[in-house]
Amino acid sequence: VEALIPEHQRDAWKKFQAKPWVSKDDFEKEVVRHVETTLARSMFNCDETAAYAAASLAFRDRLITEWNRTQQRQTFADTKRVYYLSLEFLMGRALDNAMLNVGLKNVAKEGLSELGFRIEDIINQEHDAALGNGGLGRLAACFLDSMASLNFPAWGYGLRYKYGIFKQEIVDGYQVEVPDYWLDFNPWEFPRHDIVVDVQFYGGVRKYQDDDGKNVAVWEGGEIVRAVAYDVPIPGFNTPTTNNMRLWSSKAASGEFDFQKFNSGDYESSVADQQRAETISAVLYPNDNLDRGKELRLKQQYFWVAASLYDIVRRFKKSKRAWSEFPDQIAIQLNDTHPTLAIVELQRILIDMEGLDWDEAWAIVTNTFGYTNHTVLPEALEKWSVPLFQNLLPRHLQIIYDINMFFLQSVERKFPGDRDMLARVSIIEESQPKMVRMAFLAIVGSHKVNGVAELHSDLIRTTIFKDFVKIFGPDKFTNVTNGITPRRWLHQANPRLSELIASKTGGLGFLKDLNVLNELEKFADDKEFKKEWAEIKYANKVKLAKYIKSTTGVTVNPSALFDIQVKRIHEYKRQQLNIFGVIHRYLTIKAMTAEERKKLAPRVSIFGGKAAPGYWMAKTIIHLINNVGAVVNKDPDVGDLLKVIFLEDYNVSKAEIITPASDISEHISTAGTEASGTSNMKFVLNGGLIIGTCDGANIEITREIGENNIFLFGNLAEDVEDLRHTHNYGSHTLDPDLVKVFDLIKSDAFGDAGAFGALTGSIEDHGDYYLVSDDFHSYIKTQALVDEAYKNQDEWITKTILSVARMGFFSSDRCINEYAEMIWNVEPLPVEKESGLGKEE
Ligand code: 7GP
Repeated sequence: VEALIPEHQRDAWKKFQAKPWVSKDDFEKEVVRHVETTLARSMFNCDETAAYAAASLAFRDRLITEWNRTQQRQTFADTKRVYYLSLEFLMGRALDNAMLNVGLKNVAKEGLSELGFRIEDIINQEHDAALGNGGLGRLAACFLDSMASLNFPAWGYGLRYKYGIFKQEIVDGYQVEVPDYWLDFNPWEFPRHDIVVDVQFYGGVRKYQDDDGKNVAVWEGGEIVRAVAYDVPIPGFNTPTTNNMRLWSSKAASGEFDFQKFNSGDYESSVADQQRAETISAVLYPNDNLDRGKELRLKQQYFWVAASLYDIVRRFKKSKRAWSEFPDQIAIQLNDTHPTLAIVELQRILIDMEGLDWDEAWAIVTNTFGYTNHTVLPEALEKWSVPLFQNLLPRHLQIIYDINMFFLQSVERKFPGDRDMLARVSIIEESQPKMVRMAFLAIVGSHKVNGVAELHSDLIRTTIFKDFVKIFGPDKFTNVTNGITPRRWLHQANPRLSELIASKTGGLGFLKDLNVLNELEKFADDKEFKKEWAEIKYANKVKLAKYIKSTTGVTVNPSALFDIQVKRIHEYKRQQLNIFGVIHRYLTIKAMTAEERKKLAPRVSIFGGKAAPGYWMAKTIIHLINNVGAVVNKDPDVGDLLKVIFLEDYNVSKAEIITPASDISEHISTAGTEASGTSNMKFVLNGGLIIGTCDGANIEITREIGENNIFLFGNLAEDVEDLRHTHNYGSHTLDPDLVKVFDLIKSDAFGDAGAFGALTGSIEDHGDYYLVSDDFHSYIKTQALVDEAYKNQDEWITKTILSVARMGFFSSDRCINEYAEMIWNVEPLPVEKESGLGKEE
């Protein structure tokens, strides 16, 4: 590598190289230094915010020292790297994670205490980094943690949104969205004002033949927006490897507003260009599993993809290797279709800028990319209108047409005369207007396509992508079942459970090899162990009960069965099934005698999750949950037997409190609709059981933990199509218990029933697309089994221990190793432990 500092002067650099601090005294010294110099405060005005800032800066300094070393090591080693392109990274808080991953939390705890602070209070100061909607974004965050922990040379590339997912407030039972301005203090990022990429939009294409008769295309005109890199260090657990997440922020290419206009008094338009540029990275689109086709969204996608590829190609070119070696050095994973333009952009760079032949370039492109699909829902599959594309990215549209032409020619050769097939698989949909089908483009431009759980991967092979399996053969399509990082979702979220497990399995090794949890099986009938296990669950429930009290004012009994459904609100996830079940329970309680009531297991039904701002039905579901809560929670006939809670503003840091406190959690999507789900894994890993449908990863969880340890119900994916057909063309009678629930709603028991007409109507009159009525009976019956099972606490606890013991498979480390082997063909880069890592157990 080139160095700017001449040989002679390097000794001084080596002598004074930053050394990561390790001891408590050094930590305190750093905190005080940051308070007094970086923050310009003192012990007389250092509040918790300032202490959080200083502690974070102390950890950031440490991380960046390791970050530098990691980057140097990876550059020297010159091995293959992974780039994970995701429009969403739902990171949550960084300080606690950094402390735990570098093994210095206890050091920090003591240090902070000596300086007059409680570590929990300091951790709670941090604003979540919420640059994502739900599962897809959180998966990307878990993957970064695993890639660093396993020492893979891997970077994440994303957008630095100024506003993350909105903050949800509940006002009179309705969701209200408030902007999430999270950047007024963010110590975890490093602006790299020297790393900028100018990105072009609009304009036109000029084509001509050069002197050698070669066709040349020049994309010219239009406008330029500048991408500025912000780097966020990603520490691995118990390893010096500290990877990078690079987020791009947009600004005007000129960097300044138009002074001419400003001087002539036209203040508003003088800043307009600047604002237009900054708009690109201003807000995260708040839709989960829904595509809206807005131009600004396409702009975000291209802006991010163009900047990232420029960066990747620049790094590759420094190595002076032949282009043909590009896929040996670089694997790029597309997190859903959002970054699919990267395929087109790399082809454009190779043919237009670097002068490669089409075929040579295309072989490089397809060997570089892998595509992960996260949904089969038709409304979530991205399509862009051709006219919009033509206007914004004229050269890319031409290249897409060429990709499609070569692709369709190959299909024609394989299936001569099958015109229907050509129309079905064309990247261009012949609609009015024509549309670019991004998933098809992603498949054609990648060497591997994967789904995120077995059922889901089977479904994409047999339904939405079945023609492509015929065309490319079955080997191109594979499965990588999702996983979660046990560092955040066990060790950080549930420290006492982690400690208990460590004490029985010989330390924290299970956090690096989650299959070690298997050793817990032998404690499943151990009285002493079960007692401790149950105490921890109870303590976690007490903590959540306190949180519920402080945020909603409702008192809940921590001995009651905590039944939790937290995830984005969506009809396919069926929170409506849950709340209808709650109303059914309410009716049942009301009809009971006092004697009968005594036998019932008290329950707290807890909901949380955001609705996309434009998703009316989802908002109606939130409204109903809140109104049911308002009635049930103050009904003296019910008392502690049933409480209904809606937790406002569900996010990653709240999930860390909620997840360890479940007895049962609900994963009840219509079979075949939830690609995987990942919170199901988190809840089981924390000693909760689940009630769920045969969908997504529930099926594999059942296989791992055993069917005695899970409450499955409902119709199977294979029957869904027929049922829908019967609803629409046969007879459709509703479940009688569900009718009673609807009657109660219609009696205005939960406020004006008019507000819920669309919700009940979608089931009664509009085909019940999500099979709520079909599954209702089975759901209610299964909930009754849950009640019964919970009464036998001894058996229940055994079930939860066995389940945790068998969850090793769902570590995102397993998942990343599968990607590395099957898709990326990359190896970890071994590290010597020369660094100043903490050695906490
Ligand atoms: C989600 C899936 O709904 C969820 O089942 C899965 O666990 C998660 O991805 C991670 O694979 N999909 C999305 O969040 C999403 O928006 C459309 O997909 C792009």
